[in-house]
Amino acid sequence: MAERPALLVSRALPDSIMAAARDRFDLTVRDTTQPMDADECRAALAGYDVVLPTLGDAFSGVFDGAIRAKGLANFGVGYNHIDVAGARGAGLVVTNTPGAVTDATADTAMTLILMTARRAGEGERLVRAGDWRGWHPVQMLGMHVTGKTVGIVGMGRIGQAIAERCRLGFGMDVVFYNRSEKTVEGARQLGSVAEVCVAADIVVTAAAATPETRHIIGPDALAAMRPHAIFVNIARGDLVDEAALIETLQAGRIAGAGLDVYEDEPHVPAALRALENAILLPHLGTAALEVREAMGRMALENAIAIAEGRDPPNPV
Ligand code: 8YV
Repeated sequence: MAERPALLVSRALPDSIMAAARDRFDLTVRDTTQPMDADECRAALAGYDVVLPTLGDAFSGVFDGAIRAKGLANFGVGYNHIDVAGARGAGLVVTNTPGAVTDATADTAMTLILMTARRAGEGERLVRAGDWRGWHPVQMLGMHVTGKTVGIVGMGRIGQAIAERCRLGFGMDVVFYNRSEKTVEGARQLGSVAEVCVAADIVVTAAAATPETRHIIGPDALAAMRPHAIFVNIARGDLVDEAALIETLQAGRIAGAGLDVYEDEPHVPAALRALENAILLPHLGTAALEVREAMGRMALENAIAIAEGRDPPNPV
């Protein structure tokens, strides 16, 4: 049998994907759930034909040494942990897994919208602490989301899936900011992030993390939001000036925030953790077995194409 190409999977994926990978590759899986540091990335580029990175693996500033790899088949749609220009410069192809993550990530946005608007974290803590003294008519009143206006920053696949859920499921008006012009059914494009923040009761970030979108939600955008409004981020922590968000929440200048992602994961500032009006999830965006399997299948298809020297289905 011809020698099979060597694949490094940076962190174990669901069993069915590992089995499929073993069928096609000489497979190595790192024995840790921690992301790869720069030295490991360099060694992987020198030692394997294809690398399948996951969130946070430090593929930046590592393309200057010996390189055997033909490509990076990223698991996930977001690839801000990879210096794509550097990889290309070294002759590597980079791919991702769009489509597979869309619905699950939009569902996580809805989870955060509802939990934040209806103060579910606070309520859960109250019950668990044994402090609930019983129902009364004005207890823990939150924001009714039906019929409100959602403002989406970044109207790609995930932004559109959130818009659809908000519009069809909750009768919301949808406004959005997107770098390029876009026509989206039932949604109105506005000229700036600040305009979206002024108009919306619920602001959701769903843009890719790039140098241009870094801190796209900063002091100005937060100041433009109204006091009853809530902010939700399911994209990447880099989009938000976390210190400014904490200050805004502490001062009660917005009603709450629902976050699945953070600037320096897995570090979540103590000041944020102390806030009753923040819902904090551990990057659960796509955390469902069938979704991770779909992402894994897609990443593997890309890896196989890279190994065979074919154009992969999902180049970035
Ligand atoms: C993934 C994500 O779990 O697809 C993405 O960009 O943020 C997550 O849902 C993660 O990236 C896997 O590497």
